Amino acid sequence: MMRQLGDVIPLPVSVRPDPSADFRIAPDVSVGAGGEAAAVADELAVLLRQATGFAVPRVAGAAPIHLVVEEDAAKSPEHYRLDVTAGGVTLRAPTAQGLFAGLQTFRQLLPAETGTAPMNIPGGRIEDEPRFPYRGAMLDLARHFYAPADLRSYIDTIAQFKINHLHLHLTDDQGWRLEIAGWPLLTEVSGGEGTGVDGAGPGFLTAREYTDLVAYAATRFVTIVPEIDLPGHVNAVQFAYPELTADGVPVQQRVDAEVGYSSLPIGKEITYTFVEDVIRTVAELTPGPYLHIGGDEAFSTTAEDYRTFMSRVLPLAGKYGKRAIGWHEMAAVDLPASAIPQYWRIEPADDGVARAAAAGHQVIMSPADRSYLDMKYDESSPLGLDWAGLVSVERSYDWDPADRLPGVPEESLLGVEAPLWSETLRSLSDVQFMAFPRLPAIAEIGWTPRAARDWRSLRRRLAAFGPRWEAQGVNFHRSAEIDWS
Ligand code: TNX
Repeated sequence: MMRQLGDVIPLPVSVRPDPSADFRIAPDVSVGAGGEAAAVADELAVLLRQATGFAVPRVAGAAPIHLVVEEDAAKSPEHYRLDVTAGGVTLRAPTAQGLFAGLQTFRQLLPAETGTAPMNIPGGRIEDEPRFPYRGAMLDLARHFYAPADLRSYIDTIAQFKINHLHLHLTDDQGWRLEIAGWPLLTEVSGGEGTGVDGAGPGFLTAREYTDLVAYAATRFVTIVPEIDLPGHVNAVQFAYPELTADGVPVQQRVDAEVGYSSLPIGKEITYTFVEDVIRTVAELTPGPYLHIGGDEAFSTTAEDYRTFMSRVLPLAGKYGKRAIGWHEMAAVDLPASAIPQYWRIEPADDGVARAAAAGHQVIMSPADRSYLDMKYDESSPLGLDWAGLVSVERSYDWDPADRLPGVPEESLLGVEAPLWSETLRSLSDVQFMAFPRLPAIAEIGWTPRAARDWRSLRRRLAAFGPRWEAQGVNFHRSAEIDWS
């Protein structure tokens, strides 16, 4: 069955079908683009080759399928316009990033099955841009490590839904997953065998692997957001370096799923030497604007110590050229102007986030009962936790970030993020099972205008993804909420 223009996730802002103007992909089809548009055009040509089996050359001049960058500072960099007529397809955007967003729309208009002839693209015009600039996914590498190939695969899949940030939770009580020059035991000891939950593991990213991953993500217009969780969630640090405990006595290695029992010693100077080395190193390896410093569940740090620590550490992000993101607990302290609290709580509570928003801080919304991809779908889910409740696909969609917290309106939101913690996960296939189809629902919340969102429409559009994910080898949960096609 031919796709309808607009059968796309996330749903575009404006869709004007013109059924008299379908474009038929002929064997001599080519893709035309030059300059900044060339890389995205090359990718489009590859997708068309796979779908059609035709040669689909990419040419510099005019062609039936044409991509153009038209600079326009007034538009979102992710804006694009897709025109499909009987004579051809034109994709325009103010940046290559916008073209890439348009490419994700275009590829969903191709049939899921490859080599399906004749192949028509539905006629009409789509004009589109995001509601929020930040649409994120988070993956926990500390409780279970995922190798670069798995991470690249996940990036490929999430980018199809216009997710544009991947937050990597690189450190926790169990493991430390990024090589830090000068502190080799972090990864030699706490990235070694048995450092995942219940002894899974080993693994860490070398600085080179991390840099390569960041560069790969950039080709998908995904910004990597590295997280170093401080001052709690640090047992792996203290197991590797006993001088970073309060009394200098070595701690036991721990790979259970408890939280809140570890803390860096707030009164020891070596803590700040360590933290500054780590922040400087991570900042130097990361071209993106953000550095996540954790700050959550520091139950073994007193409120006063937490303030002392954060007041000293938060400015270090700025010192090395980054904006600090932290879990919303950090809003209890006076934040540097550019700092971004990430809200994860189930119930609205006075955590200082509304105060921070009133003071002009941007906020990322990740409420656990809606956006946590590690929550079970229902009682029968073989993977996942349930402390924030069961999160069906509908529940992950049927909420709005601007309604979540009094005092944190639309204008205060940088965007939304769907975190995936790994305590119960052991493979990329497990990650995919938890993320799909809920991550596309969150992606739509972050992109599509609120008034245009509709669960019945999303259900229908998700159903069409079954064959696509099968063709791509992507695991997903065949939730009974969706009539899979
Ligand atoms: C809470 S919410 C955590 C993580 C756990 C997760 C499991 C938050 C910022 N921290 O340490 O992995 O729950 O769902």
